[in-house]
Amino acid sequence: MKIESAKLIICSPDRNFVTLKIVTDEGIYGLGDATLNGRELAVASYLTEHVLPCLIGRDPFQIEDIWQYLYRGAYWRRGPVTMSAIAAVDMALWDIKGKALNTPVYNLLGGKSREGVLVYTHANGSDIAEAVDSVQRHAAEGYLAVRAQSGVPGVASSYGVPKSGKPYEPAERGLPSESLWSTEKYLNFVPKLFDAVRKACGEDLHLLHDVHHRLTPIEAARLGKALEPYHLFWMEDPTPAENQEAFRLIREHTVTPIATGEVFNSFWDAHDLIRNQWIDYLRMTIVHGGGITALKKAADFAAVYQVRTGFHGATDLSPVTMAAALHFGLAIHNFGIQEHMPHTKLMDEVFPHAYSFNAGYMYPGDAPGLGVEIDEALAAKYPYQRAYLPIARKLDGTLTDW
Ligand code: KDG
Ligand code: MG
Repeated sequence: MKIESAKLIICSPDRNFVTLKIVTDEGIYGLGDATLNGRELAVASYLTEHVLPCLIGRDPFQIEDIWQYLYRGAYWRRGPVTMSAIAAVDMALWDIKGKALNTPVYNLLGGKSREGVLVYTHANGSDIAEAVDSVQRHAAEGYLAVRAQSGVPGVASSYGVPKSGKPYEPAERGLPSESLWSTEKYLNFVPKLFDAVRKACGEDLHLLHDVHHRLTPIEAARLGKALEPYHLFWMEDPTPAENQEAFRLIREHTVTPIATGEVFNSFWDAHDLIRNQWIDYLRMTIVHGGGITALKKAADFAAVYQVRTGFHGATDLSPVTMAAALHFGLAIHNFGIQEHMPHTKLMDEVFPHAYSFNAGYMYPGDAPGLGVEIDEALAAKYPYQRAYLPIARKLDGTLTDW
């Protein structure tokens, strides 16, 4: 079998997605997600100008060799644009191999290690009462794990809280919006939120919280300690992770489990975090981390240190990445949890898929390959629209981590 052609489908059904379609001379095709929120066209251009011409005529079964060709062969390594482009090719090749062998991708990764993939979803509210209500509603829908975010009194707009009662979706059309942030108000507030959620929801529900890189290590240590009575499943992205050693300080002060890595694009971003056991869950995603091939190596390394996966799964990762993550999560031994922020109805129509949710778990389905299609005619009705993630400033105007 040979790769005959490859093209990109760029569309915006409620939000932007970049999808790679690789077609073989036997008529089998594979899909890969290349979406990098807010920088979509950079990945599209990298693929079109520099990657796709190199794929034509290659054997799509040589997944490892093609991965190395695109990674080592470029000479310039890593970075979210490069690694998202490689990931898109990698996902499409796994999809092709599964279809050619008539088996779901999880079987190519070692087969099922479990029956279903535990997922967590997002709950939020403009204040504690609304957030508690939202957690309870998601628990009633069957979720066994829920991430709780709330508006903070005195802070105009908080991460993870929608403006208008819709599901939270931070990317906005037009230029980046700006929000104001107060660490002091946030730190005093979050323990009250989880006190209320635990009282209302009992001890069994898994609760998670995303700090979204906004604290210094010592502030994160204080938060982790304050949240210990509420035994969170994890505290996510407590501090920016460019300096991996920053997590040592947090770890020394609290037993609240720590998850990080949704913005990582290389195993090397997580290497020290894992080998020093400064984190408990690795949140790298298949789309931004170089694909299934790269993440399998990272997960196997993490397994040695009892670090488990907890992959990013916001709506800016397309249903193709979601499917890839579910096959991956079903197969690997050190799976922890998978984020599930449901896509809109329109997104699901553009990307019909075999995966499903039931009683707290997701299932990739048994379709060959990844089990996701793209309705190209429908996608064409929703052309790309420039959109950005917001930026954040402290109350005095200083630019800070969003
Ligand atoms: O594109 C950025 C979002 O995916 C991110 O803000 C979502 O932090 C996030 C999460 O945990 O889902
Ligand atoms: Mg996050």
